[in-house]
Amino acid sequence: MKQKNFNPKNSLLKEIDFYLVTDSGLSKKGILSDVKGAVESGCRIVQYREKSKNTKEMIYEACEIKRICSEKAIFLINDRIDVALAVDADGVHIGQDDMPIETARRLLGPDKIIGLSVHNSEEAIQAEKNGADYVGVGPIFDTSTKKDAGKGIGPARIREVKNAIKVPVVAIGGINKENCNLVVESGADSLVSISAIVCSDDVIKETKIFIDIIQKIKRG
Ligand code: TZP
Ligand code: MG
Repeated sequence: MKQKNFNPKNSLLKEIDFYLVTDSGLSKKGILSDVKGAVESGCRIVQYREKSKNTKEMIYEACEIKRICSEKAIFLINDRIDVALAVDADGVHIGQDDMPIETARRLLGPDKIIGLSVHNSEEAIQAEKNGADYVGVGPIFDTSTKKDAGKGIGPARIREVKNAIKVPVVAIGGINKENCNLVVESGADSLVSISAIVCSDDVIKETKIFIDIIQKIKRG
């Protein structure tokens, strides 16, 4: 059987710096424009996260995003395994209360990327054991973007999670240009910043600024 490690996109996960998550409620110019701008600026992973559209609309939008990402960026879908299967996305990002990771893996197969949200090192160890390709840890800081995210857990938690597992760690929640240095210095392989990007007037410029800051800290 083909192993998921043979998928070149998996090794790419380690190299990724900035990770875009879409938000149609917050976006100023629309999510397709956000994805285009971010990918143009060098963002190499995009997650389609949509909580208010119907399945038909989601499949249409997912196809458009997949086309924009093409070979330039990994394309994941939040929660909706059915939509990921329908459009043959590169994978999914799921939460602790979503479909169990083993079930998602059975449906998606060994080649697809599965990311799981975790809040501490115990959940991260379990996620890795169950076959997660990366974990998302957060919310690092307080955020109003996800209403039920809870209080920020602080950047020190990133290091705890990083030390506990081998798969890449993506940090999320309340991250902006001013505090992202703390996140990268705490060991995050990649970070998400939703509002700082999609609420800005210039997604292309803001994404470039984030990528520059992250690369400078990571690569010295
Ligand atoms: N999951 C944990 S916090 C969060 C999600 C989707 C929202 C992050 O948004 P922002 O605007 O970067 O704080
Ligand atoms: Mg979820």
